[in-house]
Amino acid sequence: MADNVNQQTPSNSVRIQPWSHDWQEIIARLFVMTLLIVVLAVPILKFLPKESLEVHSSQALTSGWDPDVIHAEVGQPLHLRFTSDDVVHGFGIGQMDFSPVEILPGEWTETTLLFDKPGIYTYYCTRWCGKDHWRMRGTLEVGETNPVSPPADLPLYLTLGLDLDAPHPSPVIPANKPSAATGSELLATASGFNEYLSKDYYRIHSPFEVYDGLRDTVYSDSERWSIVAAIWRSNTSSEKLAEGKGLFTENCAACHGKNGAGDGVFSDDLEAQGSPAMDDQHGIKKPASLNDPSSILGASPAILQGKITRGGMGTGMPMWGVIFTEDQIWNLVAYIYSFIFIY
Ligand code: HEC
Ligand SMILES: [Cu+2]
Repeated sequence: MADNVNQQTPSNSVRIQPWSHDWQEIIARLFVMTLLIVVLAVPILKFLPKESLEVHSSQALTSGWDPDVIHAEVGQPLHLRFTSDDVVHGFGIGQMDFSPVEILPGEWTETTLLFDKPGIYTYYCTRWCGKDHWRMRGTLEVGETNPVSPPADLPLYLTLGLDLDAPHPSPVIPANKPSAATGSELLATASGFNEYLSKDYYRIHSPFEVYDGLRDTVYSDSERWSIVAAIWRSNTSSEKLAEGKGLFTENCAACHGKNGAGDGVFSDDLEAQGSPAMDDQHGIKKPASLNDPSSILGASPAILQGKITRGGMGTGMPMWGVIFTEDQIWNLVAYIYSFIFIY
């Protein structure tokens, strides 16, 4: 076997030699040409506009988003390249069906956006990067000149003339956490509750007001509270509550605590930033307890929705109206009541 191979090799190489000579020369020429192209092209390319817009992220106490205003045109792809100059951040766009982009320190991540209508969007950080995380917001302007936002309905709290910053204590609180299941059993055998079950009624009344309205009925105190819990539960669904919970865990729990007790990881930082002299009306406050029945039973969904939409205007409670859709905010509101009712 070995002999056969040895014999064949010389005759093969004799035939191939002239060819391989040509190839060597062609390859050498190609190499020189490629080298020339590269040497000439690099300086030229430097003067061509970059295709992707580079976006740097860093914690808001240093600089946040850079740039923090981005322009785009309808129907023209917007290429973005992200990097982080410190910790992990996320790039999310409010009120848009867009899954957030993870941004890692020292690495580049690219994404392409395409807008089908003009408007102003807010981009924000989706990872808890530090206590000023929620300040990481930027504006995305889509449109040629004078971008127009879609006309928004007047928020309910403005229509109703509610003071979002006034305390809303409930004069009475139940002895035990009211159960929606118990309440719906009572409702199933009762009549005359249709008005109470409508969405419009629910949104503008506090649980206490509904409880109070039931005082001339045959029901005991705890039964009245259960009926209130059932009315509140009937205005949401398991899916909506699950969405509310997801949004709350990602966006609110760091301040309000995952059970709404106001004890999130950033609550102490937030309190430390506030000045005691300004604490009663303005200035940074401790995150509100959302699981305190003496306060939440006195708040209508319209009040909570208004506060979440508008924010605290300097209290440390961010403004979420630009980030979430109206449905998402109602689902957050419905979820907040699950801290005080058994659903
Ligand atoms: C950076 C900290 C912070 C984050 C994040 C935050 N909040 Fe708040 N929130 C506060 C503070 C502080 C207050 C109390 C001051 C005020 O009412 O303006 C408050 C108040 C509220 C209130 C008013 C409660 C009442 O009794 O009137 C609601 C409702 C609320 N937050 C919901 C939310 C929801 C929902 C989210 C997430 C989408 C959220 N908050 C995220 C700090 C925060
Ligand atoms: Cu962040």
